[in-house]
Amino acid sequence: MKIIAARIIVTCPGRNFVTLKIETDQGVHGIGDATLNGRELSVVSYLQDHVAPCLIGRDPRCIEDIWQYLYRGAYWRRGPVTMRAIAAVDVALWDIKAKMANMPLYDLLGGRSRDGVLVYGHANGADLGETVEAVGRYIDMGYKAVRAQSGIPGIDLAYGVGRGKLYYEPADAALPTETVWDTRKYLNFAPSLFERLRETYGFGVELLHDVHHRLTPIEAGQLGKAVEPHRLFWLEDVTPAENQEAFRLVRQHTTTPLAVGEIFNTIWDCKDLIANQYIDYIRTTVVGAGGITHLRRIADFAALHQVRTGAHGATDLSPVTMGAALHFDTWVPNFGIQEYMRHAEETDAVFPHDYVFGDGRLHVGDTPGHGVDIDEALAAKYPYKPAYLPVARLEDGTMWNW
Ligand code: GCO
Ligand code: MG
Repeated sequence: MKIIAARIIVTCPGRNFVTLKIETDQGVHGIGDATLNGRELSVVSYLQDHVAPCLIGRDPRCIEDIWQYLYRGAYWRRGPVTMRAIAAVDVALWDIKAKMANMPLYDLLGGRSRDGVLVYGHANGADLGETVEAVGRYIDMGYKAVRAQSGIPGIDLAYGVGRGKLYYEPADAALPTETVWDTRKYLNFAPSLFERLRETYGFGVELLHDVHHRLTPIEAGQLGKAVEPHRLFWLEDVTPAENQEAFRLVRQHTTTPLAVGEIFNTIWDCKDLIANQYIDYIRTTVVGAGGITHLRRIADFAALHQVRTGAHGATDLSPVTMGAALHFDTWVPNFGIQEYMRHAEETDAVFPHDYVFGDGRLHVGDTPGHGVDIDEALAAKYPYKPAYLPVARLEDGTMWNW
């Protein structure tokens, strides 16, 4: 069996997506997501100019060997561009293998470990009252877990506050939007949101919150301690994690569960966080960290330390990643939760898929492969449109972490 073509498809049905389609001499094809929000074309070039030529003629069944060939063979290891390109190849190859085996991917991985995949939705509002109402709407839709983000008094354009009610899309402009951040105003406000949510909805729903890398470790410790009575499912990305040791300080000060990892590329980014049990949930997902092959290594390592998965699932991860992640989540023994931001209708139309939402969970179908395809004719109707994530500065102009 041989790979005869590897094509890269760029489309913007509501937002930009990069998809790799691998074709074989046996008529079976597979697809993988390679989207890197705000830096999409760098992965297109990496795949088109440097990876696709090396794939032609290879046996697509040798997933592990191709992974090692692309990782070791590049000489330059790791990084978001390299690892997303490898992920796209890897997911396309798992898709092909599962189709050849006539099995849904979760079956090939080891079979079903649960009936459905617990997901959390994104509730946000311009102020506390609107956010409380938004959480109520998610509960009414059947969600068992909801992430709550609110506008902060005195801060314009707070992280996580969308323009529409159901959709939140941060990559919003042809050049980065400038936002202003103030930690004091945030810390004075954030605990009151969760106090109000518990007063209103009780303790029967899981609540989550994303700090989006804005705090220092000691500030993160203060926030974690302040929200302890409200029993959050997790606090996410409380502080940047390039220095994994930074989480030791956070951990010493709070029992609020911690989640991190959406920007990690390999097991090396989370090795100390996991081995020292500084975190409770690892948020790395298939497209972020070299596909199913590498994510499985991270999850197995995490399981040894009672760290569970909580995969990133924002709208910049295409339905292809969502499909692959859901098969992974259906199998992985140490599953925690899956993020689920709904894609726009145009996106769903370009990527026909068989997963469905019901009862607070996402359910994969039994289509052989990962269950997601691309309608290339429709994709061609949505040309690439440059879009950047915002940046953040402190009030005096100093650059901060968005
Ligand atoms: C999340 C994230 C996202 C990111 C986005 C960047 O928890 O869902 O923080 O919303 O900001 O994926 O591309
Ligand atoms: Mg996040």
